[in-house]
Amino acid sequence: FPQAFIYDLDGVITDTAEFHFLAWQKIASELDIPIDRHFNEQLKGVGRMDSLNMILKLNPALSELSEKEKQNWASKKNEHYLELVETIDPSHILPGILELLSANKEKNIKIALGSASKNARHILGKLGLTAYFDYIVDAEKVKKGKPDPETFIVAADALRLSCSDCIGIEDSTAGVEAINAANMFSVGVGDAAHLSEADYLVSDTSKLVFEEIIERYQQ
Ligand code: B16
Ligand code: MG
Repeated sequence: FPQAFIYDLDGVITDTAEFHFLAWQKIASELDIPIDRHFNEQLKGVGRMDSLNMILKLNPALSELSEKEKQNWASKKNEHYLELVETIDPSHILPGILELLSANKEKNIKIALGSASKNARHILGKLGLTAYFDYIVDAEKVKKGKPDPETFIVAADALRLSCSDCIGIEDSTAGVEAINAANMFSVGVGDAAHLSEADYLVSDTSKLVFEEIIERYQQ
């Protein structure tokens, strides 16, 4: 039986993935770089600076931006993101998530967050979910972001569990890669085109059913 569920935040617990996209799209258009949802799949789960660098690569003329200029663009993106998330409240918890968290609690399964976001605690607070979490891994706690496994390994270590006893849930290609590299059972939420490496794939969070996840984990 698994001992812990480790949840990604953006795109799994709440749809902040959309707000990240809108904020990046605004910054990118100011930089004269058009980005679309297809490109955005690569940014999901990837930290703020790494995301900016991936966007800048699309325009070779901008490869010479100084560190300071990059910091400025990254802060601008975050300011816009924070404006967009201002309206978030518990009604923004994605379908099926409260049921899954409750099932974890009922079965005494530990709950952790594995997010690349510096805003993770802020968002969890706005959703009213902080009390569910035994441990929170955010951007401050890791050196190497997803797809490196560090985010998920730090969570398992903090809970004093072996990775094979943990289940990770992710909506991003980089995140599923990170869970797999940590030797955890990976649950992907979304499209098979981006998440074909997941051990178990569901199309959206409403399909995250505790018993079904356990059954697949035990197979
Ligand atoms: P911030 P997750 C990730 O969160 C997002 O998926 C990604 O789009 C974002 O760039 C990253 O957090 C950093 O977020 O700018 O708030 O520090 O999916 O790992 O929960
Ligand atoms: Mg995500």
